[in-house]
Amino acid sequence: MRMSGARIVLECLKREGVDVLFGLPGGAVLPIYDALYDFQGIRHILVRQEAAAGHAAEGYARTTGKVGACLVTSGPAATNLVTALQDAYMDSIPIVAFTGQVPTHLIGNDAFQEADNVGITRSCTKHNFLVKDGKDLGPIIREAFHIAATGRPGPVHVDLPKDVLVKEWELVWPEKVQLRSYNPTYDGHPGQIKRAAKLLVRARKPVLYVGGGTISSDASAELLELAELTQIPVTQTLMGLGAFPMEHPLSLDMLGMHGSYYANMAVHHSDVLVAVGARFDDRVTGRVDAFAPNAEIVHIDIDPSSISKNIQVHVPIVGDCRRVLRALVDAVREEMRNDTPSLAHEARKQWLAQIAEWKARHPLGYAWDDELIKPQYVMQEISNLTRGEAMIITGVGQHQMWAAQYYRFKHPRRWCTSGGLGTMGYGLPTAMGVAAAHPDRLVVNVDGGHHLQGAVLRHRLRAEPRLRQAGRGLRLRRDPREQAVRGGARAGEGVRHAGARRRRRGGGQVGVRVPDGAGRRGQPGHDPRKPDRGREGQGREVADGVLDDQWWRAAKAHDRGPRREQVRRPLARRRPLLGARLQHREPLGR
Ligand SMILES: Cc1cc2nc3c(=O)[nH]c(=O)nc-3n(C[C@H](O)[C@H](O)[C@H](O)COP(=O)(O)OP(=O)(O)OC[C@H]3O[C@@H](n4cnc5c(N)ncnc54)[C@H](O)[C@@H]3O)c2cc1C
Ligand SMILES: Cc1ncc(C[n+]2csc(CCOP(=O)(O)OP(=O)(O)O)c2C)c(N)n1
Repeated sequence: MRMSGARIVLECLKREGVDVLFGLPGGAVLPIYDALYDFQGIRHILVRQEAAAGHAAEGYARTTGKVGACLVTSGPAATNLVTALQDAYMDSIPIVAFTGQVPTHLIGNDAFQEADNVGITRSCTKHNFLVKDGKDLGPIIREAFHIAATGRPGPVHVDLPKDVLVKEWELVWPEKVQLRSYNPTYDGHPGQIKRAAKLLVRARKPVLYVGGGTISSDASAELLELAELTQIPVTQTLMGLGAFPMEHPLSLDMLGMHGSYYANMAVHHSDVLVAVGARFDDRVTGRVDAFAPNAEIVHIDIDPSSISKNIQVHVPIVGDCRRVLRALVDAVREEMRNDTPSLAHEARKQWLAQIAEWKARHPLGYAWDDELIKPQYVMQEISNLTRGEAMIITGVGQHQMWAAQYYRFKHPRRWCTSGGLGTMGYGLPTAMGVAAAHPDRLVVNVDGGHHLQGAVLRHRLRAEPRLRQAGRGLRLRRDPREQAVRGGARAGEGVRHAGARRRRRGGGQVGVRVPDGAGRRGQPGHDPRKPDRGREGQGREVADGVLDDQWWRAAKAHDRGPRREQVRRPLARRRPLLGARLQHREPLGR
């Protein structure tokens, strides 16, 4: 069937299951916007800066498990998008980003709004393509979605010259994608899984350290089964929050620089550490030569280049977390049937008792203030009022850490934060993407202020979380808005904002109102079962300062065992970008 390249793009997106496209129009991609005007089945959401399109696609992808899609024009739009691509790359989020490009005959001529898009995005995408021939549109888009979603997920970029979009072509749609140079491993090596099972059963002080890969692979059920079967405590990275319910007695909450005292102590003193879809980031390890100095380390990761990149591991298992955990549970059961060393059993009881003591002596806490409403308290209240069920999105900064520490996460895929790149301005557009994917869910964007102000102005979006008196709960208010699509000679629909009058009155600020005194210690409404809100000196927040002097010194004092050698990362250990990184021109299957 012949149709314009622009229409082929939309047909392919629909076949890939895209129902929402985040974008901002411009000359080079107007043919797609024109085709979108009467195209059924894809909803377009207009953003006000291109990075926001990428972040919105990230939010959509992280919370649905599907690939997010965004579309921006050439030159400055593509360069604006780069921050979001790098953000998705660092956090392993699957998105496909389309950019416009000048017509093929002008490429390399310094044409108006030309940029070397594939050159620029080479280092911040898992793969990228320049489509020079319309018959390649279908195969390339198919490959782009396949690469983004499989193996270690990540962003893929497709550059679309305007003439390719305007001309008519035959739609080519390969039923299967087969890439010779790209075959991720999903099943772990049985021998290594057996070794890991033996270690787990005999360990005296084991800890499970779980990260974002557990979320990407939807492995929470398998993780819970393994933890309960073996009674091994679980700590989560910033990117792994939600993989394991925080209210579970085996939960150690978050670890690392801003993590809990008990998680960091448990990891430091562990004798077997099992990393599940986590990448030993420096916010977690601190000084690598003093990280978990006495532990034998098992590392489950789908990306072989992640293994022994920062920390030398003893039992590497390359594979998908979910499949490997499933196999590990079976192997542990088998091992337990054969032999449960009673010494390890006794030691394990003491280990859990030691952790309980650390938890009791050093819970997360903050100094209570009768005058000021502390942000930590606000997060606790949001957590209580939403019962850990809301979708929580953050900006970057101190509020991000408070959200991570004080929200009691129960479920996977309900938390979006910029972990690896730490991109301020991520919160609001990502929350938009999440809201577009889950219109019936409560979406809360917790933000600091810096970039939020700009984003609120740009998006003219009004987000007003309010804490209300008992019974009313927390509400996120958002103006319903319609998206403008301006295509070719067609007049745009314009963007309408209900509530504009209220916005003029209120200025659109974000505010949290806490009923006077409600829930405070000694006041009506105070619930003594809630976590202690920290009398002065009681509890401690394990933040940079504390880690640097007290916790860190204690950890070092303990560290009498052999030092872990810092792994110097040779270039070859860096994430392989699809082998030879066939950037563009030809779809990979050829
Ligand atoms: C201000 C600030 C402070 C921070 N402080 C902390 C802190 O105190 N503690 C903390 O933990 N983080 C902190 N971070 C976040 C930190 O920078 C890292 O982003 C985070 O620690 C990485 O999490 P992760 O190890 O789970 O890896 P991710 O980045 O989530 O990577 C996932 C890993 O899993 C693998 N993987 C992906 N899919 C699969 C699959 N299907 N099967 C198997 N493996 C898979 C990937 O190859 C990768 O190795 C902070 C960030 C900011 C901005
Ligand atoms: C795009 C970008 N610019 C700068 C920074 C460095 N940075 C990290 S946190 C921060 C301050 C954040 O302030 P705010 O948004 O008010 O949040 P708070 O820390 O006060 O909660 C800055 C400037 C960043 N992470 N991202």
